[in-house]
Amino acid sequence: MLILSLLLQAAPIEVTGPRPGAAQPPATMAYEPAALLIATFDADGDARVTREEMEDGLIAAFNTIDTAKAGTLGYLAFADWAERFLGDRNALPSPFEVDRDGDNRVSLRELQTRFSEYFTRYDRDKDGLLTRAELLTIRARVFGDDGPPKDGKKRK
Ligand SMILES: [Ca+2]
Ligand SMILES: [Ca+2]
Repeated sequence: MLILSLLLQAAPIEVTGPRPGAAQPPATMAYEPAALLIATFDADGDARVTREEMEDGLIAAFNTIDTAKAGTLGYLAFADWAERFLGDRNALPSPFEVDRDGDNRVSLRELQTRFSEYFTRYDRDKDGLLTRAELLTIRARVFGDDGPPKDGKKRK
């Protein structure tokens, strides 16, 4: 016992951990295009999105591109929709996964069905509301970066 207490005295415990005020690397947090779109469907400004708000938001977004009021979008028009509302023509969901009946057209119902699946996946606590925290994706690394974060010197 005496020896042990002498050893403990000889080796003072050092508290290690994040230094106070040390910034978290912001690149580890991101919103998937679909999650970002869902966040914009928050109609009452409480920063939470209900399924009803999402369905309504999808109707408005769909109608913005379906100017001919055809009720369905061809793949090209769907790419226009994706570019406008997801930020890129190739952003997910792809038209192939949305077009369930395989008629090469995306209906509003098909779009709502796909986003309903996103909703279920994001709603981690299953309370029927999507918070910003639930929509946030936290990644260990920057997209496409195979190594540790660089100090920025190589940026052009
Ligand atoms: Ca279809
Ligand atoms: Ca929730």
